[in-house]
Amino acid sequence: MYKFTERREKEMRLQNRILKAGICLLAAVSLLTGCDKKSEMVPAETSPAPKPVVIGFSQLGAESDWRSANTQSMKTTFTAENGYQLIFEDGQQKQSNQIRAIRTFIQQDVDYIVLAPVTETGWDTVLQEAKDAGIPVILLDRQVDATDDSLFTCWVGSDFELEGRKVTEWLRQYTIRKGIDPSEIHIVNIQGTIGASAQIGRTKGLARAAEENGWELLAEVPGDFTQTKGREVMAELLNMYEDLNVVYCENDNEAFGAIEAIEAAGKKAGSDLQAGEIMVISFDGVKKEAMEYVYEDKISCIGECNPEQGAMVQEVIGKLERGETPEKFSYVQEGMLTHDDTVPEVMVGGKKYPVTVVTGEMIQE
Ligand code: GYE
Repeated sequence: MYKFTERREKEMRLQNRILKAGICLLAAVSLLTGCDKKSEMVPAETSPAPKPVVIGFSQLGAESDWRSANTQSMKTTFTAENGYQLIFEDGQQKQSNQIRAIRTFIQQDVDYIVLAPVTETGWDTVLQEAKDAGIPVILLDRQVDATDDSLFTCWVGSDFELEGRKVTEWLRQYTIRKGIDPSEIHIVNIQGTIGASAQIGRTKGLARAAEENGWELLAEVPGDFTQTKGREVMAELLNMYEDLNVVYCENDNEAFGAIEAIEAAGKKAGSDLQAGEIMVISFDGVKKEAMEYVYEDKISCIGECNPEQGAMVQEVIGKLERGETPEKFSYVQEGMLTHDDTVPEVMVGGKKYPVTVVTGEMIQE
C-alpha cells in the first residue's frame, strides 16, 4: 500500500522537477530570442547552468567530534561544484529548532530534506507536512519512531545495538582470556542523549550483555554525549561506587571527560583490572585524541562509529533523481579499535568482526 503512495509521490515530484526545469529553459530561450541581435553574440557555452539540487539539512547540533565530522562530510559532499545547494541548520540539541527548520525548508520548496533527528519520538506531524508538500525526507544517523514508515523516504546510519554488542563481546572475551570472573566486573554506563537512537541501541547492548554474562551494572546515567557531562557524572559515580572498575561511555567525548575524573580522583584509566585500573570503553573513534588514548591504553576498546555519511546520502539522492527506489535502511560499515591483540576478533549474531590494534603509525596518519 505505502509503496504505491510512495511511487505516486515520486512521480509527482519528478514531474514537478521536470516542470521547473522546463520553465527555466523557456525563460532562458525567451531571454535570448527577445533580443535577436545580442543573441547572435552569445557564445554557445553560456547556455544556462543546470539548476542545483536544493537540500535542506537539519543537523541536530554540535555536541561531539563525531557530529562535527558528520556535518563536515555533508558540507564537503553537497557543494555548488557538485551541483547542489545545501541549506544547513543547526538544531542546537532542540527538537523544536529542528521542526522549525523543516517547516522553513518546506516553505523554501527545497528538493530534499535531510534530517539528523536529536531523539526518536515526536516527528509524525512535521514529517506528514513534508510528505504533503511532496518533499522526500532522508533520515541521517539517528532514526525516528514514526507511526508510518512512508513518512520518510529512507535512512542512512549505524546499527547502534550491534555496536554495543560488539564492544561487550570484546569485554567478555578479554576478561575470559585474563582470567577475570564475571562477578568481578562492576560497570557504570554513561549514556548519551536520552531518547536518541545511539543511546537507545548502545544502552540495550550493554544491558543485555550484563544480564547474559552476570556482570554487575551499577548505574546508567545520562552524559549527553559531551565531555563536560562525562567528567561531572564520572566524578559522582566514583564517589558512589568504590568497586566500579569498568566505565562504558556512549561516545568518546564522554570518555575524555570520564578519564579526567578518574585521574582527578587519583586513579588510573587502563585495561589492567587486576592492578586496580578502571577500564574505559567507548564509541566513535573519530578524533586523533581518541586514537592516542587507545594507544596509551587509557581507552581499552572503541566501537567505531562512522560519521562519513555524505557520500551515502548523495547516492540515495542520485537514485531518487533517476526515479529509482533506494534501500529503505542503509547501514555504514564500522570496525573496532583496541590497545592490544588479546582479542583478535569478535563474533556477534554469527558474524565475525575484526578488531584493529591502534599503532603509532595509524595515529601519524
Ligand atoms: O556517537 C555521538 C554523537 O548519533 C552516532 O551522536 C551519533 C552519536 C555519536 O554525539 O558522538
